[in-house]
Amino acid sequence: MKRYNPKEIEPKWRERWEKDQLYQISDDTNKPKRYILEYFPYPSGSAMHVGHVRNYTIGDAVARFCRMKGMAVLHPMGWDAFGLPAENYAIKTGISPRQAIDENTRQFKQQLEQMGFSYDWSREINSTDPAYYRWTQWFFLLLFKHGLAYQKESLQWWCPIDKTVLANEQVENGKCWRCGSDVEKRALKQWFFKITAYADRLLNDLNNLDWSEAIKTMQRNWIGRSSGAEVSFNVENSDQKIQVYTTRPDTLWGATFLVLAPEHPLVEIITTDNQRGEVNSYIKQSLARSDIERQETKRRKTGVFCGVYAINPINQQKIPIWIADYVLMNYGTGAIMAVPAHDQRDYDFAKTFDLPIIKVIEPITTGDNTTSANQTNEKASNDNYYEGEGKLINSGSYNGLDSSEGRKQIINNLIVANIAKETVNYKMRDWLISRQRYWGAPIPIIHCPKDGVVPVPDKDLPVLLPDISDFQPRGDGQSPLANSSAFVNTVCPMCGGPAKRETDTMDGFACSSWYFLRFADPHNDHEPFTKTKVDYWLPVDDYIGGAEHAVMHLLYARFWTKVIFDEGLINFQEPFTKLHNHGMILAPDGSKMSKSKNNTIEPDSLINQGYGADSIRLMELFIGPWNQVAAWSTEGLGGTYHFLQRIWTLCQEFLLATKPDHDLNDTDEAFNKELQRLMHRTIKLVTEDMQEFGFNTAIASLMELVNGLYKMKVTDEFRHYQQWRTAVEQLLKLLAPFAPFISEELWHDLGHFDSIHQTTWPEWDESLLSETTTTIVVQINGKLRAEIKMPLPTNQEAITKTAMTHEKVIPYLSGKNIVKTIYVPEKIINFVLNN
Ligand code: ANZ
Repeated sequence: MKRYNPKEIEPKWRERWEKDQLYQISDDTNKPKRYILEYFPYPSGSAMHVGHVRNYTIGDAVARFCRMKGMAVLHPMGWDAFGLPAENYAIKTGISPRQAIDENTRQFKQQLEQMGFSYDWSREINSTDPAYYRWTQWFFLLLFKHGLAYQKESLQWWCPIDKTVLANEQVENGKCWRCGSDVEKRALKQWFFKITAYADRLLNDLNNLDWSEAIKTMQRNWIGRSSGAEVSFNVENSDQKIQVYTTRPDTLWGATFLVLAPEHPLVEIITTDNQRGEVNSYIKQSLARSDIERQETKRRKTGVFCGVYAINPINQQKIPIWIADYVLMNYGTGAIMAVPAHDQRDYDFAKTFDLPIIKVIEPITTGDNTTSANQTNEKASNDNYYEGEGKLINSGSYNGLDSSEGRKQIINNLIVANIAKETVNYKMRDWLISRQRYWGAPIPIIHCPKDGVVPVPDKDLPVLLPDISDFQPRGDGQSPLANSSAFVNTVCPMCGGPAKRETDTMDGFACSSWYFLRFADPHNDHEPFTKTKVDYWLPVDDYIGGAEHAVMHLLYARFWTKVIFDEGLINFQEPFTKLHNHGMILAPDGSKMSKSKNNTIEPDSLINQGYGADSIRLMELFIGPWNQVAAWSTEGLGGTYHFLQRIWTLCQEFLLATKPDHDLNDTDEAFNKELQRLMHRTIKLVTEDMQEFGFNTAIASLMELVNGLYKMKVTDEFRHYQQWRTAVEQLLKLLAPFAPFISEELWHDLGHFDSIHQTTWPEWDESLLSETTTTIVVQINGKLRAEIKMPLPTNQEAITKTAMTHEKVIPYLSGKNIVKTIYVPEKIINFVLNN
């Protein structure tokens, strides 16, 4: 009997599929389309481990299933190859980033191919390819044209280890997201994308997306929309006014001081000479603190009085103006009215500096002493400050109003008096995209002493990233491109005079903000893509990846898509209809798998040990629900290998069985029925599971099927030859999305010349699923009195009739009335009799 040897069959089929271009997809198809995409990886130095492989295995199983279901499937792959991982790897190993990328992509690609993933490699893209980044630059210019790309001098997060600025999103708890070192602030001129202009659309359109609530909530919080008012306070004995941002104008009567952020421009202007020394030293201290630290609620509040008072516009009270770093300059107006009775931070501050606290909101307590619906018990029970809603007190003519009504009236009156306006604020900041690093797409801008900031004309794109040998970060706020005078010195496209190129490169997230569009038309060299092609394939139906991209990539890609839509280049506004976040694969001991811990398991070594890609693929999916974390298990891998071995043996035994002279088709109706029932039940279960990403349960059904087939084989010994053939072929088709190599090999062993991956998915016949008879329990007043066998399908009426005429039931019924019948479909009928 032919033996199962993955090392032999897997490379053979890989080559054959490639030669036959089995997974290439053309655009002009009449089939329904499905675009299945996994995040394109950055090919860093470390090879892919079984954790990464899970992502692609999920995508591939879905892609193969959809193809067999008759869909036109776009399933592409490419390389997100700009950015720090590749550059740091290059610096570490001493080779150029270009060379590093070439080597690493080769390795990654070979690993993906080895796993048998059905990518259309004719569409492969690489973000570092000038033919690709030319269009990334083109989109930069599109944003620039609309005022959505701009340059601004500002204090920026700076990572002293990576020697580059970081976007807000890339700072986690005051540390660099990549290297974990403490970040600092530096004043630098930087390029930004104005994502804030799209804040409301990014927020509102989340509602229509089929994404997990967890990710949507993270995006909502990130955008952080807050609506309130800007209220103007006059500074005593001065023409200056201070605008504060508040979400609680209803508490205006309780404002007992104002607070300015230390960076606020008015600090310098209004501080009295007496206080200046103290104020300046406080400012110096607080600038060294990160925003995170400044907002830390448990930290003891610090601050300093500036010597001046403001006038509360609602009651003309004089209140002191303080400077404190718990107020941030880059939110709202950088100034607040402090209401210590109703805000914890203000309360802590007032306590520290002994400032007055005036209650202006009283919690509403109902008769039974519970608090009103919109306040939490925790907040209500706090005697010191109360942040909930309630009734206004100590608020002049507004006393007695509900706080929401008070809010409306106070704000309206202030608006009429020209003292306030309603405003909306967002936590989200504009996206900082310039990087002082070498390995990125150059920003296509020229600085001319005469014409200022001039975009590179379309016809001059791409601005090529020059090959330079000294690409180490300079650490002085300029990118290594500044080392290359050949790159820097150019002529102004407007006046023709000498000018200098921008030397910053773009954040790698710019490249990944549109790559999913490029896959629809990857080789277009006169536009980023043809509209018809993108409109045909996009949006992405299934976007599959880990949860690590909750904010950055997914938000940026949504933003670019909307900008591109607004330009009329595409006809949809959201790029990813459905998002699937798979669970991580952990090391066998439950710890995170990582190169640094030296606990990674790579598919290559497992394949070398003889397991084969097929059993690894099965293991990736059988290990648990696809969206949950799971620890890798080599034992489990032995199990999936064993399962494939059983399928192999079953098929080989069948092939060795002799075809009987006559067909047993009609001679054994019961065997036929049972085999069909087993097959069709499994087809139904697996199909429904595949539609719901129920891979592990689908595989469990296949295992059950194989057990069932083995049992039936014992008595039948393949005598029902034709029926067995059908069953084995169906089994292989159901297996094909999970284990493409073995299913292809056995398919050909069965005498087929076409690829199993181009056949159609089996259908089930509902009428073959059910058992033919069922046993029904007949109860009288809940006590078992008889059992009856009924042919299926059946119904309550037929069962009642049979039950009531059953010899064991008749005596109980005589002279009694049935007052109620309880029926459990196809299982129990219970007659309840009067007394
Ligand atoms: C008075 C007040 C009374 C406030 C009260 C709250 C409760 P969100 O929801 O996050 O937008 N605030 C405004 N700008 C600030 C800044 N730059 N730094 C620190 N805090 C700032 O929060 C808005 C509230 O945060 C504003 O409403 C303001 O305090 C404070 F009972 O004004 B509130």
